[in-house]
Amino acid sequence: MFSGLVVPPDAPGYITSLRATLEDKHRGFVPRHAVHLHHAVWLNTRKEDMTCPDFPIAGDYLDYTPDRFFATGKERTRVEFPEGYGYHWDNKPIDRYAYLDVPPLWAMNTHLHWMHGGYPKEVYIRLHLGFTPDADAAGMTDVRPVWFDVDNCSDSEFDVPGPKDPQNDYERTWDYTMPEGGRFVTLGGHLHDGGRRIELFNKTTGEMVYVSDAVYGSKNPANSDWDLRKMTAYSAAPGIEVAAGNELRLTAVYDHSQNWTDVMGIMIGALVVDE
Ligand SMILES: [Cu+2]
Repeated sequence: MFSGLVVPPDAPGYITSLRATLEDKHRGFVPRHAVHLHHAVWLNTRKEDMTCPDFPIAGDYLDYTPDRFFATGKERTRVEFPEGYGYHWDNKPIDRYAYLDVPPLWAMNTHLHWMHGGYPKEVYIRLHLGFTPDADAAGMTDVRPVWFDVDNCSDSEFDVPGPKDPQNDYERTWDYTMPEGGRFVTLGGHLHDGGRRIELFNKTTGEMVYVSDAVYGSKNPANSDWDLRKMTAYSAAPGIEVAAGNELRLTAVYDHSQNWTDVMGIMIGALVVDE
């Protein structure tokens, strides 16, 4: 586990895409089987997290939870916002620290596993951003990250107790009432090996918002040693609507034929908030 600070773009603008890669100290690509990226999450200290505003993650530095705006893992989730949309980054100092005249930072929390001997012990995570500076961003629309997590406001990890009947999936749910309405222009899931899918269901309207499926190397995941390759993701305008007050249910579905430890069930959406 590692937590640290990240230097963000030094100008205000819109982040239009995000992905992460692992590299060695010579900037060489580190393959996904050499070092297992369990997860990595990036937090913006300038903005407040929507679904867990009060988690004391930043100690005395902030009196709110910094905005969890991107996460990735072994499945290398990437986010590409539809044309004209982006996550706005404002590099002005945080109000209560304005007197220090220091630009705000991002934080990153990551968890890596070294898989085999002989691979680099020094590994870097590179965050690749698509970025449109404010000067070139006329007409762009800001999005609000929404972090759905079956173990929210905690360490996001849980265990699937097994083994049980392989026909019997293990489900873990979490309900959240939307404080604001709008439309999701991106949605994507994060599961670990053993995960089958993660569903976001609107209990108020009875409609499925989005299902992010786990993709394995083989049609039968058990034949590919449960080696998670990717998660399906949504990216489109005008997006998928939700209204303020809608109760959403997140369900992470895991295989139940064996024991899975320290897994996660997360979906991140980018909401264009209603005016
Ligand atoms: Cu994870």
